[in-house]
Amino acid sequence: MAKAPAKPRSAVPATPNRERPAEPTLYQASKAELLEFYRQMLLIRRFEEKAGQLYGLGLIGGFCHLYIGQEAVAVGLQSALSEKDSVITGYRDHGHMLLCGIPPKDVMAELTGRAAGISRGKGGSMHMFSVDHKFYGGHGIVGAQVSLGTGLGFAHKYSGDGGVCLAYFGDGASNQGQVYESFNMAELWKLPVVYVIENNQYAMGTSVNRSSAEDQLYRRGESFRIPGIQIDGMDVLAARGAAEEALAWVRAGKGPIILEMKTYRYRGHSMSDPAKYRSRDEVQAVRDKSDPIEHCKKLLEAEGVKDDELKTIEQEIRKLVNEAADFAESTPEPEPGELYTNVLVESY
Ligand SMILES: Cc1ncc(C[n+]2csc(CCOP(=O)(O)OP(=O)(O)O)c2C)c(N)n1
Ligand SMILES: [Mg+2]
Repeated sequence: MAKAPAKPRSAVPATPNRERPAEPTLYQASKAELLEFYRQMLLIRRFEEKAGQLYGLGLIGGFCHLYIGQEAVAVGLQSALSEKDSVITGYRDHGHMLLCGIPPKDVMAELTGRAAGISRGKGGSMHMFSVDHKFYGGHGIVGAQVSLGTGLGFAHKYSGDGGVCLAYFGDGASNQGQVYESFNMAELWKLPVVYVIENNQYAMGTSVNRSSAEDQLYRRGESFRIPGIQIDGMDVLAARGAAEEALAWVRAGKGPIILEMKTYRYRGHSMSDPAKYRSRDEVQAVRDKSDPIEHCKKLLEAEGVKDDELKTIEQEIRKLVNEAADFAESTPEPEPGELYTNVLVESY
């Protein structure tokens, strides 16, 4: 007798009755908090513009990837972190470092390869690091930071320090194999990791739609039972609201979570980018309609903050960034003997 066909899988919801994180809401920021978000986003933007100039002058060598356009993501998310938490990201890392409390002059001096740089001038733009600030790089291998961040999550859990790892990666990195090995372990062991996909629409010159079979990247954890949420990454309050829910989920011991932050980079992938894969109009349209700093400025104006106050913040930031650049140009390069230090750790 012929058996009745099994119920097709596709008719069954992939994850029936599974607990989900609450839908994030816009963060209700006080006026002081909003001003601080504005200040931090502006600091990143002016810092990056200055880094671009120093690169043009030949003062920064090697690779350099600017974060301009994406500021609301890191500011919104990292404003919710506590001192116990750790941060790891790829090579587009200057903004994340500033938000970890690393002084702008130490980051800028690292870019110019000086001994006073946060990694003694040996890391440069892509490989900065500061354990003291719980910033674990700065990684040039696309996707590698996801596995390392999962390891940081394991360390938080193993040591019971109550910390969470914020592991950032790009839309391009989300197609790397090691990301999925990491997802599996992280959910299996309920590791405290917030995976942040900074979907800026492009991986070098390839758009996400041309390279990703599933372009709704927040779904990428489904088969590992990792919940995902898609967020407007151009709105600092949406980013902070998402951080609140994600951290509550992870801190409650429910395992990892994915935040897909929809964002956009205004500048080229790195300092050499032929820019043939998108039109100027496309970039301009995002700047005009969705700039995260302009959006925050409008919110502040609605709160009654006067233009003078915003101009004062702008002046303070320009001064800070100029001082960082002057320091980065004038402080000495490492001694030649430094070539032989920090290259090998002997432990047995
Ligand atoms: C394993 C590996 N493959 C390829 C590269 C070359 N590469 C450098 S950046 C990049 C694009 C990554 O794009 P995405 O993850 O979207 O990050 P974004 O640059 O947009 O921040 C590629 C392919 C690399 N560095 N490492
Ligand atoms: Mg990208």
